[in-house]
This record gives sequence, structure tokens and C-alpha cells, in this order.
Amino acid sequence: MINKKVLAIILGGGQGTRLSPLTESRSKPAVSIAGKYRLVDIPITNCIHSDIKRMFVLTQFNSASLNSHIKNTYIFSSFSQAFVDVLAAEQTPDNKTWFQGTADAVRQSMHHFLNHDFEYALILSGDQLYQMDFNEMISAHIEKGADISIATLPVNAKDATSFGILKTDDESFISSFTEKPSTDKLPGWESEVSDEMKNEGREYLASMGIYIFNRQLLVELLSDPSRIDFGKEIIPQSIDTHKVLAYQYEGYWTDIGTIASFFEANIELANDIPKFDLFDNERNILTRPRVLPPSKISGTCLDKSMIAEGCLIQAKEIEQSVIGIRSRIGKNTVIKNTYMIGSDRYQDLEELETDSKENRPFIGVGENCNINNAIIDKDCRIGNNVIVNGGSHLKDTEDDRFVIKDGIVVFRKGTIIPDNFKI
Ligand code: ADQ
Ligand code: ADP
Repeated sequence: MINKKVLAIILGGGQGTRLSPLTESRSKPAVSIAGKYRLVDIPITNCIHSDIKRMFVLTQFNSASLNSHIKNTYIFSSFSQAFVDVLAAEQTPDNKTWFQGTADAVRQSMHHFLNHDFEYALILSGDQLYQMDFNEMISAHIEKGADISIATLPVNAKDATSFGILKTDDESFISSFTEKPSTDKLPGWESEVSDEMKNEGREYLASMGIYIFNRQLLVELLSDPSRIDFGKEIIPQSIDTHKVLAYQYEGYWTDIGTIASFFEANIELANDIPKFDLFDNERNILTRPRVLPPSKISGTCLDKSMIAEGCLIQAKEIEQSVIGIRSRIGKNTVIKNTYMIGSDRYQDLEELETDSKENRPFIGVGENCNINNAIIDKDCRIGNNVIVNGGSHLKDTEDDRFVIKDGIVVFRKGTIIPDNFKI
């Protein structure tokens, strides 16, 4: 019954610049992961498996793909109170600007939330990969009589600088909090952690950006418009005045807000035993069911790779890669360490003929290509004999066809790469 008192608010993304160019034509929650899902499916799935079925997704701009994905996927019975609603930043007479930060996004949308009956607001990030049962956290929040709860995870010193770091008292209430401390400020912020975490050097308790707020308190805290961010203002300013509980989590969790972390998380999924389990019977990730044919693969040596439905593959070799829906890959091509997002549709014979006549590569990857360390966004047309060798030897750069970030070559959606192109 507890979950009936919870309203989930999913922070779908700020400007999305860190995930650019994948966020150029769609909002961050609509970015594709693992070849067939979208980022927003992760927090929504976690809520549904926790029996929390009233969700708002806050996003900076409304993209057609996010709306159509949500509308076509999360369809509940008309007799249930369940819903997933997208709220894009909107201009009203009182608010003339876009969301200024996470707390501001919640503030600007508060009038929508308050129309609903709830006691606890569960605030989630939209760019994290994890499988978590929120019920345990909610139970701890209620049992301990907390005003606010924050899910926490032990991290090492290198990662600690990217997170809110906190310390707790004997009863797990947060006694101090610092948002993204620099390395020189870290000494003294270590916490008691399990032996396993200690052995991995994970001695700092990080905020996972997953919060529970009691309804009235959230309204009060957000009544001050100078509080723009949860991590920078709301949390640090609340620990002395309110009971802020740390809920310790030790399962797999990773932030996927940058190209490098997004790439790594996707490629890692192709490992024999990935840390994130897509093959879990009970906690399967939900997404839009598509009626696609099985993938057809011919003459390809496949190793540590995931191939989504509806692909047409004749490549020579695919290794440590994730190949998304409807991908087409030509003969003799070798693809390694690559996330190919896939296509929205198949080209018919007539279109293929026109492309050939006009010397335009088909949608997909052509023949005799060699692609390593890349992300190929949807509907790209990569010609024949193309060589892409991403890696740390490449400097960050961009042009109208691709962006190189942290050695990863990201082809923009729908890009055309001619035959014999080389990076
Ligand atoms: P960050 O992840 O750096 O730190 P932030 O960039 O504010 O925090 O993003 C949190 C979530 O909100 C992300 O999913 C982001 O996409 C979304 N978001 C950001 N701005 C938004 C906006 N204007 N509108 C809608 N959504 C928006 C936070 C905490 C840290 C904590 C880490 C854990 O501040 O204390 O350690 O999360 O990842
Ligand atoms: P993205 O998935 O890159 O975020 P969208 O979801 O907006 O982008 O685009 C995908 C949607 O548009 C799908 O529903 C797909 O069927 C449709 N679509 C895209 N291009 C075409 C096209 N040329 N012909 C028919 N449908 C298309």
C-alpha cells in the first residue's frame, strides 16, 4: 500500500550538452540504449517493478520521439490510476525561462504534481543504469521518520569528485554533505563501508541523486526560487534543519550522462556476465514492443555482442559491440567496440536503386569497412571501405557529420559518410 502514496518525478535532462550529438534532435530520455530501449525506460521500469505507477518525466524540450515512445509503451488500464506523463519546460506568465536546474524543474512543474494525491515524492535521475526496488528505501524513510531520504553508494576517490559526497551519524542520518568536492578537499570525507567496498577502495558515500521528500516539505523547500539545484542548494541547506536519511545501496549503478560513460555502459552490456542484467526474469527492462522479424546473419563471426531484432548482417566480424534494431551491415566489414543504434525503417528496392544511381550509401554500414570505438546514431549511411579507428590518440573535435569525444567517434543521426572515408 505504501507505493500508492508515492508520486515519481523523473528528471529527464537539462540541456543535454554532455550527451550531444545524441541529444541534438531528441530529448535526453529518448536516447537509445542497448540497441532497443530508451534511457527513460530504466527509471520507469524501476518504478513499475516497485509498484509505483504514477510518474512524471520532466524534460527540457519536448521531442516527438519521447512522446511517441511513452504514449505507445506505457499503456495502463483505463480503470487504474497509473500514468506516465511528460512535462516539458513551458513558459507561463510566472515562469518565462527554461528549467534552471533540477530543483527549479520540480518547482516549475509543482502545480501539476499537486493535483495528485501523494505523501512522498520520489525524485529520480533520467540518466542512470541500475535495477533497484524503491520499496525498501521508502520503508526505511517511513520507519526512521525521515523528512528526506537520499540513496547512497560507496565510490572511490576518483569518482567522488563527480558526486555529492556525504557523511552520516550512527543512525544513518546525514551529518554533512558536499557537492562534487575537488580532490584536495576529499580527505576526511571517508565513511565506514563494508569490507568488500573497502577492498575496492570505495570509501566515500556518494549521493545517487535519488531522493524521497515528504510532500509538504518539498513544497516549502521549493518556495524559495533561489534554490535551483537539489545537489547544490536543497540538500546541503536541509541537513542541519531536517532529518535527512542516507539509504545505503550496494548493487550495480552507473551514471550514463556523458558520451564516455554512455558508451562504456552500452559496450559493457555485451560482456559474458555484464554488471547490469538485461536477462533478469523478474526485473526485465520494459520498452515499446515492436513487431520486427528475427535478425538475419550470414557469414559473420560474432563475439561478445548483442544484436537487436530486425537486423540484416553480412559482416565478417562483430566484437564487443551492441547492434541496434533494423541495422544493416555489409559484407567483409569488421565492427569492434561500437554501439550502432540502428534504423527507423528499411529501405525498399526502389529506394535502394535510386540511392545507387545517385551514388548515395544505403542506410547502415557498407562493405569492407573497419569500425572501432564508435557510436553510430540512427539512420546513418556509412559507405564502403570506410575506416574509423577511434581511441585516445584522437583529439576532441567535431564537424557536421561526427563528433569525437574522449576518443569515441560519434556519427550524428542520419549522417552520410562517403566510400573510402578514413578517421
Ligand atoms: P548531477 O548528475 O551532476 O548530480 P544534474 O546535472 O543536476 O546533477 O542532473 C541530475 C538529473 O537531473 C539528471 O538526470 C539530469 O539529466 C536531470 N536534469 C538536470 N537539469 C535538469 C533540468 N533543468 N530539467 C530536467 N532535468 C534535469 C546529481 C546530484 C549529485 C549526485 C549525482 C548522482 O547533484 O549530488 O551525486 O546527481 O548522479
Ligand atoms: P529517434 O528515434 O532518433 O529519437 P524519432 O523517434 O523521432 O527519432 O523517429 C523515429 C520515428 O519516426 C519512428 O516512429 C519511425 O517509424 C518514424 N520514421 C522516421 N523516419 C521515417 C521515414 N523516413 N519514413 C517513415 N517513418 C519514419
